[in-house]
Amino acid sequence: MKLILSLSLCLALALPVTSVAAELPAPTGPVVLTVAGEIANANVDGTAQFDMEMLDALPGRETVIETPWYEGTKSFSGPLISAILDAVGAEGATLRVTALNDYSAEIPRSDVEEYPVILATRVDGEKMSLREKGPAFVIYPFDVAPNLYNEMIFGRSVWQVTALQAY
Ligand SMILES: Nc1nc2c(c(=O)[nH]1)N[C@H]1C(S)=C(S)[C@@H](COP(=O)(O)O)O[C@H]1N2
Ligand SMILES: [Mo]
Repeated sequence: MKLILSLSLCLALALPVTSVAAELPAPTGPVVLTVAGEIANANVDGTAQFDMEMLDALPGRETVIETPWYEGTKSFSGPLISAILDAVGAEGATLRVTALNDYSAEIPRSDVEEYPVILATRVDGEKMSLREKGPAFVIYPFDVAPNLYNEMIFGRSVWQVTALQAY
């Protein structure tokens, strides 16, 4: 009985999650992030667009770390990039991350599968304005993987992120 109960509970919980992932709802607020390229779940004109509420609803993480970009230790939080890729049904082994200032970097998908890399939308709990490197900042988990604290990874740590492309 207990098993059946927990099984049906699992189903009840799992099914809506699956259908959300397979069918991305359209954003209702200002668009923060656009994902393009090889994606299965588009919601606006062949791209997957996210407002802040949609990003906040994804599995995320907080990491409290020192970085080259801020004085002292800061808390960074936001969705896991792997969760964003899952939500859009991304394929391909590479991710191009593009910022407002036209800077872009290539991130191997293996990075976000191996490590809990986030697209931080909050620093010390506050949304980031554009002048504070917002609206989103790729943050590697220097807390769980101090080996990532190097120039190659700094180059992939894109701030003012507005777009991802999967290919
Ligand atoms: N939006 C944006 N993010 C960026 C960059 C940039 O020019 N624009 N430079 C990258 C590179 S190459 C590195 S090494 C670090 C540099 O950070 P710093 O300029 O604070 O030293 O940020 C990365 N993230
Ligand atoms: Mo760099």
